[in-house]
Formats: sequence, C-alpha cells, structure tokens
Amino acid sequence: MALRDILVVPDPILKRVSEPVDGVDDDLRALMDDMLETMYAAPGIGLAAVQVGVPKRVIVMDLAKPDEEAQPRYYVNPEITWASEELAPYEEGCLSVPEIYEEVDRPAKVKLRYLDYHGKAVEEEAEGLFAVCIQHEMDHLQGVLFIDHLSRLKREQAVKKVKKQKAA
Ligand code: GNR
Ligand code: NI
Repeated sequence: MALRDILVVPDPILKRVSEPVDGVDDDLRALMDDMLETMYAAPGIGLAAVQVGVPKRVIVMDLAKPDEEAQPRYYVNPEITWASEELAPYEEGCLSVPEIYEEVDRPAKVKLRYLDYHGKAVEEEAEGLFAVCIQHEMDHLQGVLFIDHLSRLKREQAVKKVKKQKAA
C-alpha cells in the first residue's frame, strides 16, 4: 500500500469526467487500498479516485466514528437509481478544497447500485451522512466539487483562499 498525493483546486484534473472501469481486478483493488490509506491519513470520510489523479469511477469511504472499528466501503461504477424529492442541508468539506466548509442542499435519500471490492453487484439505500457523502463523491466522478453548488462569489472566494494557503 502507498500514500498518494491529493489534488487540490484549481487542478484541472478535478474537472475531468471519470471513466467506468471494466471490472474489479487486483490492480483496481491495489488502487482502492492506496485510496483508503490516503483517505485515512488525510483524514477524510470519503475519496474519489480522480482526487489522486486517476479519473476512474471508483470511490472509497469510511463513516465509522473515531472510537469505532474501521468500516471501509468501496464503490465501483456507482449509479444513483433514485433520489428523494426532499432535500437536506449539510455543512460539507472536501480534501480537494482544504479548510473550506459550506452548507449544501442535496436529496435526503438516494438508492444506488455499484460493484463492491470483490466485483459483486450491490443495491443499497442511503440516508443521513451516507447519502451526503456518496452524492459528494459521485459529483467528483462528474468533475463537480461541492463549491460548484455555491454562488459564484463564494466559489471564487474559496478557490482564492486555497491558493493563498498553498502559497503560504
Ligand atoms: O472528508 C470529507 N468530509 C466530508 C464532510 C461533509 C461532506 C462531505 C465530505 S467528503 C470529504 C472527503 C472528500 O473530499 N471526498 O471527496
Ligand atoms: Ni471531496
């Protein structure tokens, strides 16, 4: 396993639309292992492959609380098959937009379909933090960041702040 570098705005790779993968093999599992290690080290609760510069439709996540045992989750070629009309607000952050936190409204519940770590097809319903996180990660697969849901002024302020941090 190896730590990978996390790309931050305004890196143009973050805007790429990620490609579906052919299936889950040992190479893809090695990528997912690296992503999980990188996510834990950050620390974060989710990570899309494009954030480490690999534009494939692959996500890792762990929503366990710090005092709980790890619960790694893997989502390959995920699709949202249903989203509730009801929206819920959540104050989001992103490892690719460090130290910026803003409220975003998203569907409160979604149903999704994906391949797991073993390549098995799974269908699942998500609500609460899981629903927030999977939608945030699936936005990354489309080249969309949570700041793209904000006003242009707030988005530009956020990118400016990150650039300033990086220069410091
Ligand atoms: O670690 C993360 N925390 C988080 C908090 C609220 C909403 C979404 C997230 S995902 C983020 C990690 C990340 O950037 N994933 O793409
Ligand atoms: Ni993110």
